[in-house]
Amino acid sequence: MGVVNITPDSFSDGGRYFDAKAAVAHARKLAGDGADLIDIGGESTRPGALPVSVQEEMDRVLPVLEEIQDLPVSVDTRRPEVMQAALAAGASMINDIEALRATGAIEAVAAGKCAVCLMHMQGQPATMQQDPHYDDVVAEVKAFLDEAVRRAEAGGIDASRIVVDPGFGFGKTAAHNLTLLKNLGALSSRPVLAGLSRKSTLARLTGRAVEERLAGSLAMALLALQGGAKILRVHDVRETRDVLNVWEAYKAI
Ligand code: HH2
Repeated sequence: MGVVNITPDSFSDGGRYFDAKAAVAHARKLAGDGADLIDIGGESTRPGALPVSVQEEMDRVLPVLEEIQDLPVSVDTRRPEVMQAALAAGASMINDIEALRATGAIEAVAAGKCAVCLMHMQGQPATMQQDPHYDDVVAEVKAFLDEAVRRAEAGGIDASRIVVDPGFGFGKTAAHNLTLLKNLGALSSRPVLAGLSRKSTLARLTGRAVEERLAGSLAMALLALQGGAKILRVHDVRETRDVLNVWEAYKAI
């Protein structure tokens, strides 16, 4: 899954693809680099980010989606209105960092045929990195994901449409993220999506600035594959594809 942030303020590529033409060109480049899915988002959810209005989010996302309807596209949103519009415009997946907790979100997804990603987050982006706490991070994230899957299924979304995500960096310290990464296989019976690309845990582990976290991101990608992740959400598709090719050849022996 290749990331295209149509935002002025995303933590790693903020402003670079804010213009619709630049976002479309980047999406096509990532597809050419080997992404099976393009994840487009119109709201930054980096720690400390402030929400944007529904209208602003639609104005950012929909023109880009219209231009890349020939590609499998995931729309990163927590707003039911944006989900509905995205599905009407042909989105293949809804990626929701709030796991369909907004009123009307389950109904919006249930009405379509798309896949959906249910992600764990503790707190809200504006404050989530202020002293996150868990008694047992693996058990608590697992319980949250199990409940999110149960709610989605009860709302009419077939299990075969659902993937889950522990939400690396969303209300978690570096130690929480590494513990989850080590226990990825224990989190859910649904396929797991992992988003570790360029995240600040890598700053803690390597001391590198965001534009220098490629090697760390590739190490994380391999660890996630070893843990059983089925989808990797990444900014650097070409390089991650190489990791995947190495991993698959290794596994096939
Ligand atoms: N991470 C980000 C955004 N959306 N969705 C899922 N399912 N999993 C993730 O780990 C995840 C996500 C944050 O990264 P990015 O989109 O690059 O930055 P920003 O939120 O600042 O736009």
